[in-house]
Amino acid sequence: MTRSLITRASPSLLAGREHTHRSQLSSRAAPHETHSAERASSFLEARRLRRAARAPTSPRNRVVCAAEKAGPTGSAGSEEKEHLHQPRSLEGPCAEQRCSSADMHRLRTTYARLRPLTAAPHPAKTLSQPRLFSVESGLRTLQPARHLNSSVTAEPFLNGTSSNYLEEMYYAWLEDPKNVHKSWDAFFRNTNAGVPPGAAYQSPLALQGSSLALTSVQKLAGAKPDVEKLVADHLAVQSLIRAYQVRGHHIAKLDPLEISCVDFDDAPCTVGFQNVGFYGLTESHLDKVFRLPTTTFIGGGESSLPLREIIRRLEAAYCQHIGVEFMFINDVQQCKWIRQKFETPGIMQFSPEEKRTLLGRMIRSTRFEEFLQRKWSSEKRFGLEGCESLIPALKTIIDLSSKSGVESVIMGMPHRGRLNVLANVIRKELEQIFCQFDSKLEAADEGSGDVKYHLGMYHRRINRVSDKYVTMSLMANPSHLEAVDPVVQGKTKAEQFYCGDTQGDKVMSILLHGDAAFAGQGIVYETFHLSNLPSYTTHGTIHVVVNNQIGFTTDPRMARSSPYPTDVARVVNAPIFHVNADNPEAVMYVCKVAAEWRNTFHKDVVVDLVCYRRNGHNEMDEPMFTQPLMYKQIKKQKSVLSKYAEKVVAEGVVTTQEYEKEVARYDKICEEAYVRSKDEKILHIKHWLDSPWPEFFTLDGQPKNMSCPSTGISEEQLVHIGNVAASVPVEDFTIHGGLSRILKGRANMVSQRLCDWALGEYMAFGSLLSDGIHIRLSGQDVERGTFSHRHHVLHDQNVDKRICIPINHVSPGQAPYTVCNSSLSEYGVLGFELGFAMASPNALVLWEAQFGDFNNTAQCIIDQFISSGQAKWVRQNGIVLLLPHGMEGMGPEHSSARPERFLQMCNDDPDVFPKIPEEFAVRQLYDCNWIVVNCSTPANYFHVLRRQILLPFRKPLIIFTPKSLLRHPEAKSSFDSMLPGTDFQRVIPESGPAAQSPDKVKRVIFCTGKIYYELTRERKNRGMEEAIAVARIEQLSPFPFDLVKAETDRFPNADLVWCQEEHKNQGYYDYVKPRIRTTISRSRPIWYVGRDPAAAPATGNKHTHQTELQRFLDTAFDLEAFAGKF
Ligand SMILES: Cc1ncc(C[n+]2csc(CCOP(=O)(O)OP(=O)(O)O)c2C)c(N)n1
Ligand SMILES: [Mg+2]
Repeated sequence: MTRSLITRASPSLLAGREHTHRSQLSSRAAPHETHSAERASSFLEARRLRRAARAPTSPRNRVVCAAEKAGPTGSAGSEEKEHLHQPRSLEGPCAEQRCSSADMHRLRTTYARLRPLTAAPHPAKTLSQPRLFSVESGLRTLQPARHLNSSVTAEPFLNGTSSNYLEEMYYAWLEDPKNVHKSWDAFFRNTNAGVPPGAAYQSPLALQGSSLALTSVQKLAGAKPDVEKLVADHLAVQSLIRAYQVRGHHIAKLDPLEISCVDFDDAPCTVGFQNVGFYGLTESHLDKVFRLPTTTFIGGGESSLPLREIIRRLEAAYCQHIGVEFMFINDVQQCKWIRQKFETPGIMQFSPEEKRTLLGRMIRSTRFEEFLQRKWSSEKRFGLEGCESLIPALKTIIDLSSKSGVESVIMGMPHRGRLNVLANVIRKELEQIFCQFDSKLEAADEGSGDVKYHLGMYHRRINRVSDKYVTMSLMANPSHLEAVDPVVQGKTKAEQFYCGDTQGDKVMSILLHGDAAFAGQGIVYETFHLSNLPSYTTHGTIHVVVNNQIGFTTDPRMARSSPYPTDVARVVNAPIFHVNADNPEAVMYVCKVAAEWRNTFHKDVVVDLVCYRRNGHNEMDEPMFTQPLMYKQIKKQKSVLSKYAEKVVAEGVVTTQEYEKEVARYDKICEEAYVRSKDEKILHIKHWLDSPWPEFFTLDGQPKNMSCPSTGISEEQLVHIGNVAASVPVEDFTIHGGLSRILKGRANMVSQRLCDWALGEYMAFGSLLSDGIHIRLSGQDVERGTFSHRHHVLHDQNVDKRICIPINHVSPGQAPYTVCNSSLSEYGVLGFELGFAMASPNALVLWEAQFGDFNNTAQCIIDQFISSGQAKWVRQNGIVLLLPHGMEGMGPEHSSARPERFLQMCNDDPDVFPKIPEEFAVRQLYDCNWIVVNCSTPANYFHVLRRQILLPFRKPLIIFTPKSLLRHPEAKSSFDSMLPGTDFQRVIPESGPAAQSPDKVKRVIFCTGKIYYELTRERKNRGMEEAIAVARIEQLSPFPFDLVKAETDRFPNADLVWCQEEHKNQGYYDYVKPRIRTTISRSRPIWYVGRDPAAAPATGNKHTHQTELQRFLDTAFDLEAFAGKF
């Protein structure tokens, strides 16, 4: 209630002109109230809290408080259940109305206080008698909730609907008597002082002249209206309005087939004319006028409406072809914004021009599929039939977003309708799409390729509606549904980052989903949970669900436990707009609102296109096997295009001839493209690139050279970066004492020209940042490092949340360093970083697993994107995976990053010794699908990180990183091995005493990683340094055939052993054995030394772990171990 209204409507005025002034006053107040709704609710809330503090704790008070507490965070559904058992109570409270039950309590208090005024000879009958109301299951008897004898009719101006005002005046007066007109002040003072009925109002002197009017109204007041009943009825209407807002979508006509079995837990329907009894309202109320609460916009310019009209408008807003799910959103302004978008009368109107555009888009969408069906009737294409309005939906979103400044849209989508989206949204040349259907088309030599409905695309063009350029990319994706979601987000984030778009105003993502996949795939949830994290947010994604009510052959009853496929979006408070996809205008409208929502709030939003699938899962599939009734219905279903065309023709927006002409025009476009497609002789996958890096490659997409400069850096740089790593570069910053010691240790190392693992990483990062290479390190607890070795983010011990990232202080013009602790999701976060790495070749993007084992929950990203992405989609990616690995007695789950799996997916041939040209090392990297390394020294780790950027192309890099080596006194590198001229060592050959007389060496043990230190310690203990050489294969893949050959040739009289700490069926053995054999042309056997085969990666028993280790070390140094076994 606004102050202006309060002061204007004094008791004297109301007493005289109650009915005439009421609506005028209200309508004047309404717009103002709209703007101050939030203030009003906080005003009420503040008062409630104050009053709660004052009030004695009666049992009823306690109940009220509990209900209030349950309100804002609980789901609307659960609130509702509770309230179903509380007849005539308020609807479940929403954020802005959660004071409702408290209001009721206050009203009672108000009346109790006013009771001295009341003659009240008998209780108000209508309220004290049980009432009947009907719910779906039949009649229920309700006990009246209120028994107050609160007839205040002895005061004539309390007549009829003015009781609302009384309540508001009273609250306002309690707050501060100055809030109300003097006349109200006098009235309430007298009331509280116990002045008898009829005498409480005393006109202040200034108003004496109007006493005549008062007298006349007092005479009229014989009707003695029941104020409490009026209040109760208003509250009932308010509850009803809220019920529509919360659950109107339950009865919206969303399903074009009208067979939907969305299950709302059998909750009785609480909306609709027939259910007003649920709120204690009856048929007789329908024509009574009610004042509208500030939480609705159905009034338009009116502040009161008859109940019948209220319901009609609510039904129009919430129960037609659009179902809006939003009342679970905690933010009051956001709820209000949505209500305004859907409730305002006449808001969903389109100009004839808009309708014509929509019809044109429907024609393209529909005729495209029909064309493909005509030409290639026996080809799988996962057509869009049944959801043709997807195309105008996406185009509307893009139009609106472009208008509001978006310049780049990154999209991810599954198979269904993909070709249509490529043709009609991204605008891929039709001949390029059609030629994909030609099975005789030869593939250019650029990888193994992918099926047409997985390929990506990138295109920049003018948007006709906004007249601005928009770049659109559709990301290539595997069959694995939803796997592309985090990848799209990562790429979007990167593009935002590189163009300084901190709010997502210029770059946005759109994700499309199938109904079954959206509900079923956990990655959807994991991706939603990235949506609001500072280092991962893309400032709002628009999700569009093609909800054809089936997943392959499975219908929703068997496919999910939630009523809608979209319920997962509720966890991030994303509004969900369900829409009947057979109504293209409704679709267009919700897409418009979705785009505006994203542009306004920069938060996720979901559009659920409820549709059907006209064919089977694909065009070859028979759906009647499993969904006979659904498909009988579908067969009867007229296409959405014909329905819409009929509608717009009937409206006179277009003529039948114009429509037919437009259809023929598009058909002709398709035919001509078809003819042109015949000229395509070679299929170039590079034409389907979703993320080109034009400046990085030559014009024809090749690396600019095939060499890699030295990855070493100057002594000066090493010292400088080392000092930064050992310092706190900001003033008055108190770090933890333990960290001071660590930094001191670093300073000591620098003075000794040494690096441990963390410092080696620092050197690599610091030098690349100085060269303008952005670095992003992401993963669980990466800022400190799981093993507390990294400490890239320092925390002030005295000031909350004050942090310092010293590496951002390496050099003035450096690139920024992003290090971010991630959510606890491997699949989501690795996918995200992979997407981030796609955006630019000039960034080092690293994802670190907490322990290497956990990479398997991201297996899909590893298998489908990282290992095979380039082969399928000709796009390179330089992501780095840091996978802590090592058998250290920590049990089966914290030991192995599963090197065997990564190695098994390497594409180098184990049986062919390659030609060794001059640039073999680089060329080999270029030819491989990814690089797998296990570094044993900090220097080698430093070099391999730098090489990742200095290479003229990009490949994924898998690094098995150490745990105990992080602090191992021997695992340190001298600055000498990091200076200019030094490089990554693919193999670290034996350089000790054994190297002095190689002919005398009896055994060469090849190994990788941490076991090297155990082997050399044991060798030393046994005094066998001359007899046994130990060589480290640091780069496992691509296999360093040349260097391994040099090492085997060096020791011609030695037997060859592969030693690993992993079990025989795991680790590297199966990968290295055939390659070493090929290297030596099978001239000598390769003996295995290591743990026996096992099912689990490691024992859970420390003692067994040690025994196993000792046993295989014994074998490694037993020169007779393999005697006679060949
Ligand atoms: C992760 C994953 N599991 C299973 C499949 C096999 N599959 C392909 S389509 C499909 C049904 C998808 O249904 P929905 O998400 O509703 O999309 P629609 O095909 O109905 O458009 C399934 C199970 C897959 N592609 N990906
Ligand atoms: Mg489906």
